This record gives sequence, structure tokens and C-alpha cells, in this order.
Amino acid sequence: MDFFEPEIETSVPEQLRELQSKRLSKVVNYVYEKVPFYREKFDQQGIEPEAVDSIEQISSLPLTEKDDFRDNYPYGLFATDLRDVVRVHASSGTTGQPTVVGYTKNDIKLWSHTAARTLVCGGACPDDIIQVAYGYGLFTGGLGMHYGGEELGATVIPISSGNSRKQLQIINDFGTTLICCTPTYALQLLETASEEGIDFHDLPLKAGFFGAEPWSDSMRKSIEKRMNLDALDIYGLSEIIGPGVSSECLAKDGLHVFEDHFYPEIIDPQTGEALPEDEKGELVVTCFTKETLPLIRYRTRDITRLWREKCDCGRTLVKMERVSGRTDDMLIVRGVNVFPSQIESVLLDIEETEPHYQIIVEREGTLDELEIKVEVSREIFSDEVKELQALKDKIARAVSETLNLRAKISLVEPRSLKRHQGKAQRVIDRR
Ligand code: DLL
Repeated sequence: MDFFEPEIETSVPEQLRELQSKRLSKVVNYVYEKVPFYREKFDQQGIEPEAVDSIEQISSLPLTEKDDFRDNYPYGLFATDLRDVVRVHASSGTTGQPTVVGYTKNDIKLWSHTAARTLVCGGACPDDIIQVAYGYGLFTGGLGMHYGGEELGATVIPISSGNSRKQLQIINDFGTTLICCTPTYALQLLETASEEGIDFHDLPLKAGFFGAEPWSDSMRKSIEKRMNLDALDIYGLSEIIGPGVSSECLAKDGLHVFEDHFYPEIIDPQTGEALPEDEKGELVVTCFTKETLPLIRYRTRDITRLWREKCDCGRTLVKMERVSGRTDDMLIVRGVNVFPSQIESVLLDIEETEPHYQIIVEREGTLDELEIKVEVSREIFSDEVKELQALKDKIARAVSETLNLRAKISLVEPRSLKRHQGKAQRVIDRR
């Protein structure tokens, strides 16, 4: 099986629209028949599934939200009988119940296929040795990339996350060429390598498939330089399938959305109105081809932009900008909207800082106070007070110039901030 499919991935948009129209019509009728939640919703809004026969009609369909999972916990949104479900995963929401997702055998095949496409999009081939350092378990990162690697015919090392010394030893001894983990965990590996006196330039790694959390382009550059590999952004979410929804190729100019299965739209997060191509807003995704959880217009809460242009790699699939944050991650500090990833970009552009930081927001009286704690190297930390003050002023100035925000900067010792093996928790909002 070939995981670069030119008839889909390099097709002209009209051809793809035809396929999408057919698939939309099919899935709308399918969920109407199988999922009471959708039947009620369509009936309430007077939507007749048989009348939906074109992808242009998609914006007239209702949106599905995270709360709909909560209201139908755990299996209420499933369109298949549980006896046909061969796997469940769940994402731990920040509040309350986990969001439960299910897969039939065919869904697992589809997922393996799109995860293999993600790998091939980033240059992988069956000769590769893939170390899967995403967590295994209810999180979709580990098993998703694992099945993708096997489907491709590559050699998969299912190490999961954690135990960084062992990870490094295995990269070296087993000849790992590709690594899959969160960007945060890549930083952890770098830190352990430096403690152990290991230079990534001596290791066989060629590329990293990093995702599951927002990270900036400055972080990419820093990781690429220090890890001596191509750092690629891969995106997905459990509700839609897991990793394998969109991913970067080596041109690193936007993520290719696998829109033959996962149809993306951008809406205004406030009004829910569909926005035209190129405008930034909340990503909404419809799954055309899944059996157990075929969601219609699912609100991801992720902020991005879509645009269409032929990529240097030949793909014509719609492109998605790297996710800058989530609608529920956006901080409003003294009226200014700010995403943690914007702060990250500013920090990483300052040479003297390390890529480990924490953002703390407090309210003193009626005023919001923003504090940024950032680690600096041991040499800098032991510098004179005067020099440390100069560095603090430099960071504060950069934050103020870029984000129009006044922030208190605290320089902290190396390794003093909490480390994470999966997704980082960088914001503490005490308001
Ligand atoms: O994080 C699936 C995944 C695993 C994607 C491994 C990529 C690699 P969830 O745990 O359900 O699934 O979390 C989904 O993570 O809505 C985004 O907010 C965030 N996210 C995922 N990939 C990226 C990315 C997996 N490349 C949520 N950039 C999504 C920014 C990302 N955020």
C-alpha cells in the first residue's frame, strides 16, 4: 500500500470536492440513522439528510462541541454497537470527565493509514526505525504513531515517554532514525543528553514528528539546531482520530490536512459563523469516513488559518497554519489577548534564555499582573546582579514591544521549573 496518494493528495480541488460531497452526503445520512443526538439536532433545525448532497452545504449543518461529549458520556455519540468497537481512547479534559472515543476495526485501519501518511509526508519510508516516545495508554499519541509506523512497514520501537537516559541509549544502539514525541519531551531529551555528554550530531536521527501541543517556530529552530534533525509539526485530536489529521512535509510551510477524510473549516469562535479561507479563527473538523465516531463539524477550540496553494512537495491539499493556541488557552491580561506560544516566541528569540518557562497571571486589586519565569543557563545565572538586571530589562522590553504588555520577568536557575513528559502545563492563572 502506498501512503503517498497522488490521486488524492495532488488532485485538483474540484475533483476533491466531488469526493467530499459524496462523503458528506453519506455521513450525514449515516449519523441521522445511527446517533439519536444527531437525529434530534437535525430534526430541531429542519435539516433533511437526503437533501445534503454538496460540500458547499456543510456550513448549514449544526456544530458539535466538547460539551456534547460530556452530555453523552461515555458512549452516547457512538454510531456503532459497542460489540463492534475494538478500542477506546480518552483525552483527559482539564475539567471533569474524560472525552471517550471509540474505533471499529475499520476505524483502526483508517487511523493506521492516516498516521502512515503523516510519516510519509515527513519523508519516512519502510527502512526507517521509529522510536515512539509519545505516551501509550488512553492518550492517542503512542498507539496512533505506533500503528502508523507498522502500517508503513517501518521498524517501530514502542518505548513510550519517560526514562530519557534509556531513550538516548536506544536511539544510539538501535539506530533510531525517526522519533515521535511532544516538543516538550524533545527538550527533556536534549537536557538529559547534555548532562550525559551526548551530542545529537553523533546520533542517527533524521527527523522528529512533534505535536500534541502548541509550539512556536522559534522552538522548532532551536530544536532542529540542537538535535540535528528536521523537526516536523503533526496535528490531531482524539475526538477526530488522534495524530494523523494534518502534518508538515519537509517544506515546513503549513500542515497538509488530510481533507479526503477530515474536512476542515474555520469559524469565528464568538459567533460560530464560517470564515473565508486565509482568515484566522477556530478550526472545525468533520470526519467523513469513521464508523464509530463520525463527528459533524466538531469545534476543536484550536486557533489556526487555512489556505490553498500547491506545496513544493507537490501536494495540493489545503494547508493549515501551526496552531497558535486554543480558544480556552488565550489569556486576557489587562484587556490584551495573548497566547502562551507568543510569549514562547519572544523568549526563544533571546539567546541567553533556555526554552523552559512558566507564565503566571494574578490579580492584584483590580489589575492583572503577568509574571514570566524563565530559566537561564548556569553561566548567566552566576553573572553579576547588574548583568542579570540588564537581561531582565531586555526580555521585558521584547515582551512589551511584541505583545504590548508589561510583564514582571523572573530569571530562575536551570532545571528549577517543573518538567513534563507529555504535554507541558505552562500557564498558571490565579485570577
Ligand atoms: O494530542 C493527538 C496527537 C498526538 C496529536 C500526537 C499529535 C501528536 P488530544 O490529547 O485529544 O490528542 O489533544 C488534542 O492537542 O485539540 C490541540 O489543542 C493540541 N494539539 C495537538 N497537536 C497539536 C499541534 C492529541 N501540532 C489537542 N500543535 C488539540 C498545537 C496541538 N496543538
